[in-house]
Amino acid sequence: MSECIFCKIVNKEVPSNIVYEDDLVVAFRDINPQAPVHILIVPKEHIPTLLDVTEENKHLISRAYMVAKEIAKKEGIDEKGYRIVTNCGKDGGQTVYHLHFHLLGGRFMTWPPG
Ligand code: DGP
Repeated sequence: MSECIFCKIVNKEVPSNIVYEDDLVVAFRDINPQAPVHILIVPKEHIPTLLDVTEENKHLISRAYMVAKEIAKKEGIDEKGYRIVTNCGKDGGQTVYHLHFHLLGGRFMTWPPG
């Protein structure tokens, strides 16, 4: 996916502030943070949306959530709490079509989202 910005970040063709990487996922700071801690956890494999998750790649979701938990501890937001968000499609507010999980914390968050 040569035009995908997150593929370019995963492949280090575009710079980003990477906070974690393993064989399956990369995590980096969001360019436009919506909270004191705003990190994106992204599977290395190009999966456009949640709708494209299959039996073959569903393990990437649990990896992303486990990584989010460890990053939350490292960033010191585990005790007060945090939010993980995945926007799916136009009405969900998705703007980058490479599956990602927003890890947000460091402030109180209201509900419901706007
Ligand atoms: P979403 O709207 O859920 O698709 O979120 C996309 C997020 O990606 C948004 O919060 C901004 C972030 N983003 C977009 N382009 C870049 C980039 O080039 N670098 C970084 N670090 N974040 C980006």
